[in-house]
Amino acid sequence: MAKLIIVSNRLPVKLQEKEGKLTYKPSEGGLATGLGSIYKEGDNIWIGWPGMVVEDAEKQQQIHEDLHKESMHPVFLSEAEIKEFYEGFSNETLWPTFHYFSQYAIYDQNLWETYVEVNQKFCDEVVAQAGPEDTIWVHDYQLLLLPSMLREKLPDATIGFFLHIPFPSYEVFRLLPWRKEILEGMLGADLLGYHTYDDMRHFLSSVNRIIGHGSMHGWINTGSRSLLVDSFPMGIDYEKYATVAGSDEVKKRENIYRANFKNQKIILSIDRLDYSKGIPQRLKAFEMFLERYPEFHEKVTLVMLVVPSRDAVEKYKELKEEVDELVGRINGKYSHINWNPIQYFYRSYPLETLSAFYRMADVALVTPMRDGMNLVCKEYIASKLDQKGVLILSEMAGASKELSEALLINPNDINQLVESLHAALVMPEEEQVQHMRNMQVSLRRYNIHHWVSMFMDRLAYVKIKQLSLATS
Ligand code: GDG
Repeated sequence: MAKLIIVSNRLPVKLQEKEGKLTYKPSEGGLATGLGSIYKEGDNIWIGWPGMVVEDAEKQQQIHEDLHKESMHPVFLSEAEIKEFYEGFSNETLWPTFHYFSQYAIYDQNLWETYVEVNQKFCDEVVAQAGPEDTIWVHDYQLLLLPSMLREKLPDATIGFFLHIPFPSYEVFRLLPWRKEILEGMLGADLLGYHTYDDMRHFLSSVNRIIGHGSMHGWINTGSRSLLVDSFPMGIDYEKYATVAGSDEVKKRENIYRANFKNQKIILSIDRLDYSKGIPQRLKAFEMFLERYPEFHEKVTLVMLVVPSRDAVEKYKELKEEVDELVGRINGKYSHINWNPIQYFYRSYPLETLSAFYRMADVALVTPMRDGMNLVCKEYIASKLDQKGVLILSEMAGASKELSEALLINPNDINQLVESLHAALVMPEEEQVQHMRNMQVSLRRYNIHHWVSMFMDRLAYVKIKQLSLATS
């Protein structure tokens, strides 16, 4: 029977070892929940790194067997591969370039070579598992070369690829020394998916300028085959977020937290610690807001959750220091004995806590400099069961294309950010409800299940169309 093989850098579980015992915790990311229901169906499987370096062959075998029962196949990576492929080329070359931070990008041939080798390692594992009728769905920037590597070994395979981060404009992408190899790697897919039309347009333009293939309505003809490029804005598991937000446990937590913010409005921000998320810009805007609107002193608190991320990478360490310093400076300047303008949490929380924060927030402040989509803003909307609350959202997030009823801002325009904060805090309730309701209708409909089926249907369509193109 034909099966679906999902391939991503990380498996949807976190492997840990405590006192010699292996534990497998399901991860909570959007992808894991979205694809969680389908990778366990029939013979479908998920291939990826289990999140821990394991050198011991016996232990590897044990993990293989444990994961096999859960429809997963591990690709083991060494310490050096994690450093060079994941922290290095993926997160210090591709991530900054694709988020328009090319001044942060390092160009190192050694890292590139490890990136190629690790993509090949993933390829070998997929080929070992794949049958001729199977569909392979590859995810994200860590595996850009995999589609072509797979195509070489499995010429007739059905291969989809989805990029979760932005695709930069040609002028930025061309800075990469390996730009041609990267595009050629991607072009092995039958369907290439992006979050937005603009990402797709940038990709097509790079393919045209760097490789010389033109396109028509998203179709590219490489000379030997045709493939389609299209946009699929990713949704969330709307029902899950709405249900959790309505649970007794979350309401109880909200009441406990709220007791600490009597007569105050709450502004919420949640992100991984990442320079693409615009955290310092947001803090500076909040500081300016406090300066410009002193009547809000003691009446508003910024609750800022920052989830530790990639802390082995230098730029992330520097950012952590900058954020710590800014929070300290602003709180030092404005705090009163019973009020801290910023409540800053540097850790991750269980979903129920996150949900209580979403419920509690009068304003969600989502200000990335660049973001492929941004799921936090969608989760905020789904959690607002009373439909009160205002979303301030950066135009640079893919989500802004769908959420035009949010207060859209340019994160570099500090003045606009300050005024949007003020507008959000004084917005009449009827207006809040009206916008929130419209955004909820759309997110409920275009949820994660819709996203998965749109992608899979389009991939099946591409295969049929290729046959008719080949015979015409
Ligand atoms: C990449 C792209 C694109 C956060 N803190 C906690 C926690 N989270 C969860 C959120 C949300 C997810 O992490 C973050 O997703 P985002 O989309 O906001 O951002 P990235 O991690 O950068 O994701 C992005 C996405 O891929 C999907 O394609 O939207 O543009 O950069 O789901 O809820 N979850 C828990 N505790 C926390 O403390 N449980």
